[in-house]
Amino acid sequence: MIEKDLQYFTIEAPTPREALEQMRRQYGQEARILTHKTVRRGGVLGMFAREGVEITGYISQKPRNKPTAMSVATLEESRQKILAEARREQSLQLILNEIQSLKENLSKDNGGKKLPVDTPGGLLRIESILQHNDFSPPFIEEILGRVRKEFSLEDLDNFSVLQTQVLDWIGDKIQIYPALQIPEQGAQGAQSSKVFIIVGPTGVGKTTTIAKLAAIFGVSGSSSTSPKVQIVTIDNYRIAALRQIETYAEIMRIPVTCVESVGEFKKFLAMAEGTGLILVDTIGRSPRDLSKLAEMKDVLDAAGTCCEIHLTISATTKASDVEEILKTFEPFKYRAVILTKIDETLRIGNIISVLAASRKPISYIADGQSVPQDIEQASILRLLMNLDGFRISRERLEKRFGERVKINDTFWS
Ligand SMILES: Nc1nc2c(ncn2[C@@H]2O[C@H](COP(=O)(O)OP(=O)(O)OP(=O)(O)O)[C@@H](O)[C@H]2O)c(=O)[nH]1
Ligand SMILES: [Mg+2]
Repeated sequence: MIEKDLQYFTIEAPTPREALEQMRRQYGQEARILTHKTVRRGGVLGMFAREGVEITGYISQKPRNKPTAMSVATLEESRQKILAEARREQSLQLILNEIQSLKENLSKDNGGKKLPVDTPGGLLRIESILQHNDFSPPFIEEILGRVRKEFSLEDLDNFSVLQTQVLDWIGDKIQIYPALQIPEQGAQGAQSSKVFIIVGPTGVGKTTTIAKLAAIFGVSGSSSTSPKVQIVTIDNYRIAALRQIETYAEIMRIPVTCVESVGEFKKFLAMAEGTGLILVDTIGRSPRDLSKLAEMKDVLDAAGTCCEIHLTISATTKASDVEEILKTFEPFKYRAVILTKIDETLRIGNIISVLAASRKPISYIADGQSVPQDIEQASILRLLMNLDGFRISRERLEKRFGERVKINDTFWS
């Protein structure tokens, strides 16, 4: 449609191209072509005329291609959208990077062992609590294997149920040795004797434990005039060690005897026939000092089959050392393990793992230096209560595994 009040023009040129160039030169970018036709130009009397082009047109008043206010807004909107999208993708990438690095850290914490990408959170949490308590890798693997087998994915979401079950499984693996029994008096008033021997590495608390047991069994309400408990030490090579046990014995008014050889020990046992309980303290031996251990075994063998040997291990000993100690003392045919210094560590998974693997029961637990308070009969409850990181319901564990037996409760009452 032709617009009104416009400026119109007509241009003639030899070629369409030249006509167009002339139009742009004269009227600029706003010039619009309306018609164009071929015309004959020049010549004389109709002769020598040449073909040319004529174009007509007008100058538009609308600025050409100038963006409208609307299009500027739309442009800005699109720009913002593109930027927002870019930012969103950037954040997603950051999150993905973060997840990747978390996965790598978890796998490093797991001793470099790659966890399956889809390992459920509950399982990871249990694994980390067991590691924190120093349970051995095979023990942890066994527990996790059982969880995988017996728990559905939905059940794994219930951490309270999961940890309760795991605690029960740990408890089931702990073996407890029955408490020490003093032989009953015979019909004619004669008493048979029990020889209770403690062996173990140096400094684990053998003498202290002997003193604690002597106090409990020797002082608690015997009306008999004959001594119910006697202490024997074959640790008389060291003056200090002898003084240590003599001091305890004196306070408790319990006789203490030193023996140095197989012969002396045999003689003592023959004389002590009928005493209720004979507690034997031994020299602390390094598990590597094999010849000295053999020497001590010769002396202890003199006690024959009436003796019961218990091996003392400190709860602070690392798993590989516990394994070595258990093996080295094997020739003594110890019946159970006395666990000392449990007050010095919060991590007893190492001890539980190794004892479970070697099927050794625990008889007593010592948790301090005070004589006689800091000792109790071993119980699954006491060991489970010592684990760190589990939410423990004492009441439930008591129902499941029985109560803690504080021997000193009876002693002090
Ligand atoms: N914290 C803590 N310390 C203990 C415990 N039992 C013993 N001790 C301490 O450990 C140290 C060594 O105790 P002893 O009873 O002499 O150890 P031992 O095994 O007889 O030592 P040797 O005869 O030298 O082999 C002493 O300082 C005791 O007080 C315990 O259950 N907890
Ligand atoms: Mg000692």
